[in-house]
This record gives sequence, structure tokens and C-alpha cells, in this order.
Amino acid sequence: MTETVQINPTPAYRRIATEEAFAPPQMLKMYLDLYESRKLDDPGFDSLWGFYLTSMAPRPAAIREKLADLDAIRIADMDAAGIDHQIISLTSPGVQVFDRETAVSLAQDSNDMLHDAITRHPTRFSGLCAIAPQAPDLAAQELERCVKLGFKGIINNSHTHGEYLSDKKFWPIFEAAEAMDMPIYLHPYTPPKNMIGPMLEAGLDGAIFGFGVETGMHLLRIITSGAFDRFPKLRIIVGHMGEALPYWMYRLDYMHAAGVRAGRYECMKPLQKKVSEYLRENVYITNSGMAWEPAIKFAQQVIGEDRIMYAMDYPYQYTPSEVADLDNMDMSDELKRKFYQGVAEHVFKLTV
Ligand code: 1DF
Ligand code: MN
Repeated sequence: MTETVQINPTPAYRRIATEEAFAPPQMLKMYLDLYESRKLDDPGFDSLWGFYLTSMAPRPAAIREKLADLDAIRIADMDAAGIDHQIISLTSPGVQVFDRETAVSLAQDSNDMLHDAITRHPTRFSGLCAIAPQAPDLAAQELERCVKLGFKGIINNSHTHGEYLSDKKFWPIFEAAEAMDMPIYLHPYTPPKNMIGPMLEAGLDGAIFGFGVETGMHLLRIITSGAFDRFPKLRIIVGHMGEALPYWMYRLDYMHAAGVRAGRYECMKPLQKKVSEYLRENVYITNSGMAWEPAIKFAQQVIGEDRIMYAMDYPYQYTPSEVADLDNMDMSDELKRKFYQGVAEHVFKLTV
């Protein structure tokens, strides 16, 4: 599947792609063992990784190869698509499907592996730090190590064994992220067992829709839990054009306020701000998997031009032609530069 497209080799901006995945070969092997052993009671994992690890169709086969590469294949693909720099993170669900001990050591190994690749290709790659939510008490330690290694943020692949970061037991992660000023990329995963049923039945559990439902809800749970009142400087990034939340903002504000006023739910406490204000003040959005001008412009309008940035979602949506399409958006050069370069440089404090 080679596409030939004309991509402007000298645009007035650097193209920085911010949700780009990798997988250590060792982790793919562990995923295959987990899938074959049927020990993990997670139908979403079986659906996602059962497919990507065993299908012989061209797309999953190419994805397997590209995920594991942090050198020639990836850089050739970036060059062919005009991508100057990738912010790389551990593919979903990362370490989050394992037990505590395995997750802690795999996070360290994968961070070391990514760091080595960044050292080999410092102008092309930056990285996000994988931490094990199973061990919130150890997150600060690994995060500190990652900061010293030059990582630019944290990757979290949505729920961990059906639990969400809105649960206070995970808040040491937020505390450390805020203290070290590291943004958390809240990346999708398939919905947990108690949510996935009707989606799986219709083939809608994955990136087509289930990812977005799961991750949008996860971010909403974080907002309504009051986490941003407790950690006002915490920054969370979500992909896929905000996992639909920008489109929902009006109703979220209305119904949240109405629910709180009526005391409908014990769990729904008053917040210092409106739901939309957290989305505009604590959240950044990437357009991973949504190379679609109207959606990008809508998010820029309702969330803010300084909060929307480019992502390709390599290798899952490796589509060089999207770069040519986005280069041609009806948008000022200044705003296009923010979208492709400026916002990412600011959020991740990039120096190369
Ligand atoms: C898919 C899409 C898989 C994305 C991903 O990680 C992923 C997919 C396992 O197409 O199955 O990160 N994505 O972000 O859209
Ligand atoms: Mn992704």
C-alpha cells in the first residue's frame, strides 16, 4: 500500500505529529501470550490485540512491523509524509493490562528503549513516559527518572483493569504530573468488560467508535471528580479531535449544572468552574485520526486556537495524503503554524 502524493517539502512550519505509537517487540510477545492464555478477562483486549497480532491482512501486518521499529522504517515513513518530528508513546493499552509488578518493570524497560531511540534520532523523535497506574505510589519515581531522561509528558491508555483516573487512589499520578509540569496524554483503549458488550456485538468497540466513547467518558469522569480543582495546573491531552467532547460542551454545562443544583447524584459535587471551562483551560486536543478541516476548525473555535495540535496516529492511520490535505486547509499561515508546530512546542516544551 504505497501512496504517492505531492507533499510540500518546504512548508512555513515544522510538522510535529503528537500521537505516534511504538511497541517493544518484547511487549508484543507478552500480548500474544496474554491473548492465547485467555487469562485476562478483557474482551476489548482480545478484540484489539487478537486482531492486530494474528491477522494476515495487509494493514495489521504492516502495523505490526512499523510499531516495533524506531529507526529506518519509521524515519522513511516520516520523510515520505513530510513529518519532521514524532512525539512517540507506548501503544495502547501499554503496561496497563498486566499485574502491578510486571507493569512497573515493563514501563521502565519500554521507557529505556524509547530513550535509546531518541538518543539515536534526537531531531526526529521525542517521547512520552509510560507509568504503571497499578502502582500510583511509584509513579513519581519513574516520572522523575523520565524527566531526567528528557521525556516530554506521560502516556496513559485509558482505563486500567476497568478503573479510571477519577478514582482518588490514582491521584498521586496527578500530583506528580502537576508538580513536574508534565502533561498527561489520555489515549484510548477499548471499553472495559462491563461497557463493551453492545459495541463488540456490532463491531464498534475499537477505534471506529468505542475508543472515543471510553476516552471521552474517562476525561469527563476526571473533570466531574473535581481533579482539576484539586490540581489546577494539571494538563491533559486527548486525541481524536477531543473524543467528541467539544461538540457536547453546551449540553455538558447545562446538564451538569442542573444535576448539581438538584442534588441528583451523591457523586456529582459542585465544581469551581463549568465543565467547558476545564476543557478550555486544562485540556489540549490533537486531531489524531481526524484529518478533517471542519472538525479542526470547530475545535479551534470552541476550545481555542492555542489548544489544538496535529497528530497522525502512526502507524494506525499512516496516510501521507492527509498531510497534503491539511497543508491546504483554508486557514491563515500563522494558524496553520500553530496547529502543526507552535502548540506542540509549547505543550511539550520542545527544544529541538
Ligand atoms: C487503533 C487506533 C489502535 C488507534 C490504536 O492502538 C490506536 C486502531 C492500539 O485502529 O485499531 O492508538 N488510535 O489512536 O486511533
Ligand atoms: Mn492512537
